[in-house]
Amino acid sequence: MGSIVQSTLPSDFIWGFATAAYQIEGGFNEDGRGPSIWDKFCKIPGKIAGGGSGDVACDSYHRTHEDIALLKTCGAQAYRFSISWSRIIPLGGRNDPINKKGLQFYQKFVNDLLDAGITPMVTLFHWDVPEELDRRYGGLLNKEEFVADFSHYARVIFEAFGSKVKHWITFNEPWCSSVLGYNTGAFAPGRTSDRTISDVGDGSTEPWIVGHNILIAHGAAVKIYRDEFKTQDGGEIGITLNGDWADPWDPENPADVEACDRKIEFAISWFADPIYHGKYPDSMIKQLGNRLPSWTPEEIALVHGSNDFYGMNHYCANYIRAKTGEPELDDHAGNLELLLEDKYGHSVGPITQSPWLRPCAIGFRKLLKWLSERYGYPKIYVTENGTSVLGENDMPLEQLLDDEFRVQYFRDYIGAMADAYTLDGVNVRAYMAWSLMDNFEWAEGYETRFGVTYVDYENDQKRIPKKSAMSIRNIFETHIEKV
Ligand code: GBH
Repeated sequence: MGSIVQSTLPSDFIWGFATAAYQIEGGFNEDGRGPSIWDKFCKIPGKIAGGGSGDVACDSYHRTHEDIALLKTCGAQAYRFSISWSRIIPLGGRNDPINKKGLQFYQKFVNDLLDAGITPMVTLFHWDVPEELDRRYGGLLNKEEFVADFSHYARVIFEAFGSKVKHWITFNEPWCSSVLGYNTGAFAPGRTSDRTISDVGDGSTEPWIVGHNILIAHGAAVKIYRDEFKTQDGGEIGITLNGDWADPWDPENPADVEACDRKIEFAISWFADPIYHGKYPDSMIKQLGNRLPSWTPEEIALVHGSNDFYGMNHYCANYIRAKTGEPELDDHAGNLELLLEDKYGHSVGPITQSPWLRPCAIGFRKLLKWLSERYGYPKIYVTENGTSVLGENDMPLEQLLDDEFRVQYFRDYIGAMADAYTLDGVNVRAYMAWSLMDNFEWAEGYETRFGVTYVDYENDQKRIPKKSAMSIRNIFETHIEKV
């Protein structure tokens, strides 16, 4: 469906690459860093493919200069990375000691990025709750304590970076922390109702509590930034939500068509509706009843209107098939199935190394439009987009580096984004490819690679750019308007 005339992106469009602290840093016990829930989770046998952890990862803690050189080689204008809370406050809490060395590490990194002409985009939280907070009071489950501790951590960070950072992201993908951490148990801290997976957890209530608490912590951090820093620092702040496109399994079946919106509401509007409309989606209230926490006036006042931009992580699409009958108590998706093929056996897209990911670029354009219509055409920053490649980890190096599949993914997705901007009036202003380099892919360990750069874990974490690393600049050059 691409346009005949090349769609454009505005001349001030910012693009670059994204990573997250636990996935790249390593240095897990260095210079006073405390453990997070992921350090603990990785030690439980069977949780991580290949038994890996982020102990060393890409060793970026010792290789910031290499990462910056890499960003320059790729022509990146910006870099989205996350800060490890337990490097800054090893125990995590508001009355716990602050680790100067942790702060200095990121301060130097930001200075070095700026010296290299690269704009930092900083995520405060990419799933790594300090382990001590989980132990002390149940971490994300404890509203009063968690909100207070996160607020304190956020203020420490805002203070430390002054006006040097202009783009802040509070939370990365609260859906993942809530659902994967507290419903399926696939991610830290691994709580679930499924007693074959974990002894503890209640997937029918905890994810909704955690989602609520994260929203309030986000709102509280935004208020601190706006009240105490924004005027002098001139930056902006928002949350990043994950979400993929949904097409009906059977387009002739109204129940499947309806289920598509419901799927997106359970994945995205759960968080975006409170932020943009001051309430949870009706479909969720209807299914979850009083298991969905209700808003006090003070809470919703913090959350409503708390985005300066919409941070969008997007990877793929699914076919959606409505379930018949009453939803199960532990259902988190809206009483529907996520499928990779439709009724006629058409695949969403080609198979990748990630079971959940099949590229479908037109879905990106459709979701950009869907979000823009529902939320009043907010400024959108795409904070992650990328793909794994089937069998990549087992390829001979030469073949692995020639990742035309990934290049095509970026061509298609960036093209679809330009179409959304040019043809649908979507206000998309930035794009960060996931990821700058292969890294610790959470429960998938190191077997699934998402990088535009190959990391040789056997040889000193040596970085070798793949074909895609050098292609994204060219793709953007064909779209971005010249001044
Ligand atoms: C992003 O999440 C993360 O922000 C990033 O850290 C990660 O490396 C990157 O994706 C690549 O995975 O197992 O069927 O329940 C993307 C959103 C949502 C995608 C959960 C995988 C698992 C679906 N993720 N989904 S399933």
